[in-house]
Amino acid sequence: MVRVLKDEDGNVIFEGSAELEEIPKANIIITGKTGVGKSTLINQIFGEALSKVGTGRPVTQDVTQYTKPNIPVSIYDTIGLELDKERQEQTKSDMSGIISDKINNPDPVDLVHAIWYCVNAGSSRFEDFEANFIRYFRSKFEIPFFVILTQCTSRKKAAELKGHIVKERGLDVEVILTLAEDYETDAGNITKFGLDEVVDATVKRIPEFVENSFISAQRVNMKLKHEAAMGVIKKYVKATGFGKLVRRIPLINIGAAFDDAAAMFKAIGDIYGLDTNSGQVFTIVSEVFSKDTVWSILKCTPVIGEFIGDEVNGTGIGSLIKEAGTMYCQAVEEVFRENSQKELENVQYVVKKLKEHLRRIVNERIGSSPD
Ligand SMILES: Nc1nc2c(ncn2[C@@H]2O[C@H](COP(=O)(O)OP(=O)(O)O)[C@@H](O)[C@H]2O)c(=O)[nH]1
Ligand SMILES: [Mg+2]
Repeated sequence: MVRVLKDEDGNVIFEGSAELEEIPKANIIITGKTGVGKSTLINQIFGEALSKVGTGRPVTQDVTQYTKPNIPVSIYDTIGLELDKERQEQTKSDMSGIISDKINNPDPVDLVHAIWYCVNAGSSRFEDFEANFIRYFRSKFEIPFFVILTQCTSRKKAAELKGHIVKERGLDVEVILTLAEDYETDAGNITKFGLDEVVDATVKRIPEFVENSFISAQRVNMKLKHEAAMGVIKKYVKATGFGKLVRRIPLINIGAAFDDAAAMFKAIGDIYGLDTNSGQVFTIVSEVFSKDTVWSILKCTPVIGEFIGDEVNGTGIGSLIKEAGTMYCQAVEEVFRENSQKELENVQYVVKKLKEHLRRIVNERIGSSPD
């Protein structure tokens, strides 16, 4: 659902979020030698649903594309980079082909947005052909390029390899240290790290129009998801505050405010990759935020704006939308954190959980005991 609000003259004053399927996908190429940990990295960052449940479609002999409806990312995974020279050249030309095709297609958003080149830090071997491969893509295309050191079981060794790549090889690339999965040694367990940094670094450099797509698709950086959700709420509050979203709303009819903000609640769920559709979100919100509940929230909200008789002005509605959005966001975060990816794929279950959590959060907010 795209929600577009127009003023009296027909100018668009507000545009809500689209359904997740309509959100552009962030396109990432992941490459590097076999066994370095590309699949492990992808599974950890985007969840196994993308590569195992989602379809791996061979784009060329050496490149497989992983996509899944409702996950706004598309991963191009290469094979065979460690093989002979012929194979390396083939992968290089396949990758160039994918990049160029996207540059030349009519869709201005459908581009390759980042390249992740993976090097196993454990093996400490960084070969000439790898340096040449990176140089080639760095000079030919202006695409954010990252060298991701995988399986960094020793930070010292990984830091040395990073120094080698940047200084001795003189490659102008951002290098990020990672361990995608915990690593067991005789001396104990090494805890995974660095995936949130891969996400952070990528978000900083991809085009703005796919930022939220990428933030939604990834599952490791909660801070970015939270910031994106707060951004969505802010956008709606702003529209409300200027009297654009809803003008004067009689308290009696306050449900209209939530109707207008339905796309906001939906967009918050989308950021956490929940498959709830607009109708389900609206059901949750309208059931939990009953008229009495809304009235109670307004009474304990610091800035409630002016009440005129039984009407509340735009500022009051803005505060209400902000409160409700923040509470909904908290519910979404709890549901996302407390359930497995498999559970989160069951939409009916998610709807039930969201309702429970939201009800509890709202009751805590207005100081009554849960019913
Ligand atoms: N413990 C641990 N094992 C890893 C990690 N990354 C890769 N591996 C292991 O290395 C092997 C190859 O990884 P894979 O992701 O299939 O590499 P790919 O060929 O580049 O896709 C697998 O057995 C993984 O379990 C990691 O971060 N931690
Ligand atoms: Mg693989």
